[in-house]
Amino acid sequence: MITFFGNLHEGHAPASEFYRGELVPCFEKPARAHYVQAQLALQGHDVRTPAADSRAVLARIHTPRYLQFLETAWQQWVALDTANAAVQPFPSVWPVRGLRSDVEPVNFIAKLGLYSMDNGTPLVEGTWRVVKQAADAAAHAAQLLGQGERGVFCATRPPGHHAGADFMGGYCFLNNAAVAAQALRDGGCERVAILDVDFHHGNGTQEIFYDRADVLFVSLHGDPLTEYPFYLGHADERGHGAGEGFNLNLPMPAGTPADRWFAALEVACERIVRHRADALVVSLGLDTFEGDPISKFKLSTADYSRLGERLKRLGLPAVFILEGGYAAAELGVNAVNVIDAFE
Ligand code: SP5
Ligand code: ZN
Repeated sequence: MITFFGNLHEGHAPASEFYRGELVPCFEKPARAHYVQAQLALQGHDVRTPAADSRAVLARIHTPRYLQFLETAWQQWVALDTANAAVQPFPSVWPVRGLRSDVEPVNFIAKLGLYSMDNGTPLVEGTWRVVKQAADAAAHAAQLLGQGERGVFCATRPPGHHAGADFMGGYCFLNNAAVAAQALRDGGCERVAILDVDFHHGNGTQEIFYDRADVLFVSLHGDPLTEYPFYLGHADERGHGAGEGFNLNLPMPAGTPADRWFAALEVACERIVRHRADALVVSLGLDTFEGDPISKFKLSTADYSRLGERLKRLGLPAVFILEGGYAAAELGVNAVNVIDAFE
């Protein structure tokens, strides 16, 4: 399979993230991509560097002010104080209910809060370059499907599915799955389906397509009552306006075993078939793995082959986008099992 690997991703390697009020080493680290790339090479896949420019598609997915902020955030931070070059900025204040999010403050930390859903998404000097290249990979993958490829895998990081039109969160900055779906639409696909199998609900992707009928969003994830992102991902979120009926959430409790997860996957596949999609985008999070350090489903390495086989039976060309998955050493085998079985 043609796969994209970002050669810049080392530039996004934050030292630490908040966990229970303390700074701990980041779970979303460069080693994740290295393990995937090593396994892709071992299995003889065609690993390429993305060469498309996603800027036009990004402008259809994200707001101008958010893109402008993200691109310049590090410069703004260091302009405040050159000593900031060695400091990770974190938001500490957010425009919750009753506060205004329409006016962009001048204060940098207030801007960071405006454009963040959590304080768990550290931003460093190289972040923009890296997230832009991941979005470029998603756009390039969509182009290749337009040229007849049956499957393309973006082995990119950081992930994207928590990023909304106007905010970052959950280690995500630009929504790569949304970029792929929009690029497929712009390239002539009438209907696109996004299947999100990351352990965490893809709140950003859901939000971006919530009022649209052309892009179906289906997600299998940990119940938001107990799992991140907590504030979206319930079964009663079915879409809005023209998009009503084009959003399907299948939340499951922590500890869900593989058989129950695959039963939910059947429901997801049936809905995707009913959509009569021209192409599929898979938000391929591998944090459903039984050995994942931050998630609570119980899939085994062999189950990822089973997932790839099931997706192959949909008979649709597919863009796979790497999302979460933090058991770094196992990430390569699990990801490549999906795409090998799909092929
Ligand atoms: C893309 C993706 O998978 N994002 C996940 C974001 C999760 N953010 C919350 C992380 C909480 C870490 N909890 C550590 C538990 C260790 N026992
Ligand atoms: Zn996740």
